[in-house]
Amino acid sequence: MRKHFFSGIQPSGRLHIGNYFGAIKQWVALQDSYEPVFGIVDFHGMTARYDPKDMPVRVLDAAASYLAAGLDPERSIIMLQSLVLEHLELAWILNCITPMGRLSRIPTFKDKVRQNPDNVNMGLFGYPVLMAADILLYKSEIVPVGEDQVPHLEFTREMARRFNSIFGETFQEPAEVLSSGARIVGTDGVNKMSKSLDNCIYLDDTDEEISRKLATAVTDPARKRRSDPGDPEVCNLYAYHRIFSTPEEIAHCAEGCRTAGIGCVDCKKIVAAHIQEAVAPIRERRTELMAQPSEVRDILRAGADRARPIAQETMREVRDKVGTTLD
Ligand code: AQP
Repeated sequence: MRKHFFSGIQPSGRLHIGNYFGAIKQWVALQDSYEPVFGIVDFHGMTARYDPKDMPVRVLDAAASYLAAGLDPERSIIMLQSLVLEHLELAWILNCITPMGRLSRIPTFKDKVRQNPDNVNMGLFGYPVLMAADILLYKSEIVPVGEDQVPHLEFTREMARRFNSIFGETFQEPAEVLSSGARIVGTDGVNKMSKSLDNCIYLDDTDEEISRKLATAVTDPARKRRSDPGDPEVCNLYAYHRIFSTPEEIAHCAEGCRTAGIGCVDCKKIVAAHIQEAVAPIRERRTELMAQPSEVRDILRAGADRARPIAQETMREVRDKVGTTLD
């Protein structure tokens, strides 16, 4: 029997190439060796302000993007988190053994507080606890994620150890699996590409939108004119080359940048062509899927029905360990 692991994306906006190259592409590759559970983590998505009318559309959008990117509901469990309430039950139990001081030191929490000082809520503070519950519920031994999630994985391992030491051996410690696209910087050249920041190349962007976004993307700030030599190591576009371009193109652009033999415009065209090639089939398939919303939603329901018994089995063991059983 294939083992399970859990990974997910919050439905906080349209999915972008950071989500794809940081997480989903690896998920696609792992579908034969595991029976993974891929969640659309709407409970996590509630930690930022949102319009309830938008949530079903965002969930549909994320599910269509999952499927269009190559997740296969035959080999994987594709589900909506809020349909499996055991996620909340385990999160509560973990909450009760989580030191507040430890949570407050998690860097992603500090970043979110900086970005949204007027909405620092308990859900946001406890986000890593719910994420630990998501992962431990399916006894995950690996979790393929982007680099930003590494502190959350460290925290999850600590929670597994803490639970085991208090209540007895139950959970193994999951390891993160990172890809070469584990940290894709946004088109602002500074921040991680993020749905909540206006710095994304989305999986449904057209070729023209991709070219336009890259045309205005930040490069080496010291390279003001075409004739100025640049430093590829400080150029965000070069970071994109490292992920998307061939070794020959990477060498050509690095050398051309240092000697001013190639300008940023030509350099951007090479990256744009690669991103367009990766995004076009996903965009086209996603458009087809968005036209069949009930089929896509049925996949999420069926996925939750498959995930629930796995979660319930873990919770039977957990309830027994923590003493929430009548006999
Ligand atoms: N820029 C990125 N580079 C590499 N990986 C990334 N991931 C997200 N952004 C990048 C990975 O995608 C998975 C799902 O992330 P998420 O959407 O649930 O949460 P997030 O990391 O907070 O993504 P966003 O876009 O930044 O969402 P908002 O703006 O709503 O907070 C994770 O594996 C993540 O590492």
